[in-house]
Amino acid sequence: RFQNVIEVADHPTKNSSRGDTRPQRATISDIPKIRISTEGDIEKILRAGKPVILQGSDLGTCVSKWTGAYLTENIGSQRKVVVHEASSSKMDFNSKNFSYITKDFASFMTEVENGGKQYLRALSEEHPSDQPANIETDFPSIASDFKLPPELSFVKRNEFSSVLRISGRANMWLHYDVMANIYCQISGSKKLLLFPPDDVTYLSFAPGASSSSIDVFSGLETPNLALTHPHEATLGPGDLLFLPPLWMHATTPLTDLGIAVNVFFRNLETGYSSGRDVYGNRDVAAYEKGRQDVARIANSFSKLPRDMQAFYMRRLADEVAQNVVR
Ligand code: AKG
Repeated sequence: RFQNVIEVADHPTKNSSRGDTRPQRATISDIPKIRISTEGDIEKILRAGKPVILQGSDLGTCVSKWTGAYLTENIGSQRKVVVHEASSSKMDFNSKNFSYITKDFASFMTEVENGGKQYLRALSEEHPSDQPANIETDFPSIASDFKLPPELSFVKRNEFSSVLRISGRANMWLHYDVMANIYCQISGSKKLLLFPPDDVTYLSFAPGASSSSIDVFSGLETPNLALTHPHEATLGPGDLLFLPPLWMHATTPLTDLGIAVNVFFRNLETGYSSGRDVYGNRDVAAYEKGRQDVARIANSFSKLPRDMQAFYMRRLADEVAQNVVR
């Protein structure tokens, strides 16, 4: 996989008139839309590890029932929620150009329905700082309206969290999750751009960070973005997106109100971090340990001249890359 990245960078595919062989702009692929009917179909999709939009599956009565008014009445107009309130429609986790504000559900919903730049990512009601969200216990009065279709029983069996998401006119920043994700759009419409794991080198993720500040919706022409492989999805009510682990993604709303539930699930036998993980995006244990090892290595070279350090770091980086199991 790492080899692929090097090949893309060293052997670019497109030509320009000035003889510069690098692509000018990334080419966007559409994410395939398919109908599934059996557990076997979904197993094949999960094994392939590529994003897919699943259509025609039964998500329960939520698709017809969930309006702003219905949710306000059933969740409770006074129920307190912590929402992202943004000053710009482009939220950026690194610069924190938004605030976490506690408000009652009715005010939140009214603001969203009037074009507000708000975003609710529900957290566990009981233990928000150390347990993942679960729609059944966090929102019992509406949870039975939503169900994963029976053909997704693998997802249900391996569920990590189920998160109610209500968005206004605010983009979700580019990030990746470590858990696999079935994103179920229930009301409204949303565009997503997804990038395969091999593109990580070009998307400006700081070491150890799972969020990037790059605004991928403003164009894919910068020299680094031009080397990426974006995949686009437009989701409407009833659409389910399989978002594979480590696929970097950003979203932008196409309607004032968007309602979704996403189910994160485990699809690795082993390797997840054993520490606290509320959001399903804590890096795998081997990476966390690897970063400590890298810090130790860097330290052991620190007394050498800079050019020597650079030479040996490059040699070590090449050796690390050669160890990827194919
Ligand atoms: C996720 O499910 O990981 C997302 O990023 C969802 C973003 C959104 O609801 O717009």
